[in-house]
Amino acid sequence: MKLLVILSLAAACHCSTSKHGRRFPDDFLFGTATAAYQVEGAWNKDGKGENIWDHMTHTNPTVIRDQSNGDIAADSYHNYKRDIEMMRELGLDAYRFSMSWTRILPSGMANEVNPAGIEFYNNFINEMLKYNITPLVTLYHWDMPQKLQELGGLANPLFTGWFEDYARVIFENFGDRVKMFITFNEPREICYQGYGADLKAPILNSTAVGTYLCAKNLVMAHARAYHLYDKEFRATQGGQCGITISVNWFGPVTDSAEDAVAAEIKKQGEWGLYAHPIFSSEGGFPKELSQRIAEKSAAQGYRRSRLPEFSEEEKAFIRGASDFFGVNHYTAKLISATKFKKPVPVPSFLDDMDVGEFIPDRWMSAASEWLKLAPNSLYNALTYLKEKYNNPVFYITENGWSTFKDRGLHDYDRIIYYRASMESVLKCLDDGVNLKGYMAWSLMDNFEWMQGYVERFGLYQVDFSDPARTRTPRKSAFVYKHIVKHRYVDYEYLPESMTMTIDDGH
Ligand code: GBH
Repeated sequence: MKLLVILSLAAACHCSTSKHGRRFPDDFLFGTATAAYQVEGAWNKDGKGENIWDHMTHTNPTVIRDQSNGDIAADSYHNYKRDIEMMRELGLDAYRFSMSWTRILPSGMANEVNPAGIEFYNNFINEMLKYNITPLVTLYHWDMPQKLQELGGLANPLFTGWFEDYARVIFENFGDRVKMFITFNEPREICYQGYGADLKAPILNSTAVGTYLCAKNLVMAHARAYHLYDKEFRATQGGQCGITISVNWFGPVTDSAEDAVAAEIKKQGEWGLYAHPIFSSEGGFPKELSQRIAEKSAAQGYRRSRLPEFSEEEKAFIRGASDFFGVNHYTAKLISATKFKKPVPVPSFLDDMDVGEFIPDRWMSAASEWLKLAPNSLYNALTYLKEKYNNPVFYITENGWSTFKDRGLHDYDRIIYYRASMESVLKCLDDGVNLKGYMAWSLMDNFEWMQGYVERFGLYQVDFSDPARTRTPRKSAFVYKHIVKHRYVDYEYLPESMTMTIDDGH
């Protein structure tokens, strides 16, 4: 009887085991990810228009830790063939990158298309396809056209139309070859950090309403692009359109009932605001959070909630409007209802959630102050999402580890982090999470937003003092390559030499 149970469990598990333990399915998509502003450079070449990161770093350079910018970055605009060579060295199935809106539409609006921008991405995509590397294209990874920002950007409800027009240009030009589109990267970072705080461009710091106005318009813009794809492109192009949300894990710090409530509110604020309208069966913003913001708004003398409502029609339009759930996952925090609170502005999104955050000392630290190796965090996040949203198709669209710029090539902590993530991925697959792929952040060192070039996330190091922006593989690159190739995690493996080769089939 016992044996039968074990046998049937083994049959139900869609992973196979070997002497090396569990394996990743052959069709599991392994890749790496980057974003246009962080790697491309060529900020004003060949007709590209200005975006909010060009504008902010040029007019307000001291907001960046080392006062740097993405004017040249890793110069992928000129080095894209080398980037693809690196993908081949790693044996990647896929590569996630973003398109620069103003490289394609210099003023942001679709009346004027820049042919050089279209040509650049055509060359890039075609070169990738030559080597069987599947492109995953992000439409918006934080580089709002400056002209549209001057009209309010994501705070203007008309943004939803501008975004739909931009999406149409992308689908029309690239959808014959690109089958995976991601509308937005990380709504929380766009809306809270950019509009509700001063942590990302456009550093609006509109604490009371910024996050919420942006959230509503962003989710609506996503849904418009999705429906456009669904109605006008899917039949002929046969691809998928989804969104990527940052889902870090927020567990309660104790098992008290109030800490459980606090952790739930934190989840609703950090990712539910964006995921719930799209992936829940009821639609709209998360209930408890909405209620709390409405109550606080009333007590603060507002005539209406600072969180805008969706109409029933809007709710229905947005609900289910995604072919997959892209998850960017990095770390975790433990949440308390009463302890570890820091002073926050009132009124604000942070005050609305009103929770404390705790990070245990024993969690290994990356160079980024917020980034810790939190045990099982990826597993916890994905299994939670699976239950909450009825197990949609998931892709991990980012996951990675930072080291300081002087670290060099021997990044053992990054190797530990990636192996821990791989364990979580395998456990998710065992548990039936509908997870189809994993993109490591990042293929190479790049402009780490407010941290400039101080913090490095690359599997490949980039020499930013060298005009050629030479790329060199780190130890972690060899380890990731080994995982991708063999489809299991070999804890004994380290490269014997640091010479990279391109293996057969790539
Ligand atoms: C991703 O954002 C980005 O998509 C990518 O462009 C970036 O380079 C990469 O990660 C590495 O940072 O909650 O107060 O602790 C990651 C988003 C950034 C979200 C840091 C949480 C911590 C602020 N994360 N942020 S806090």
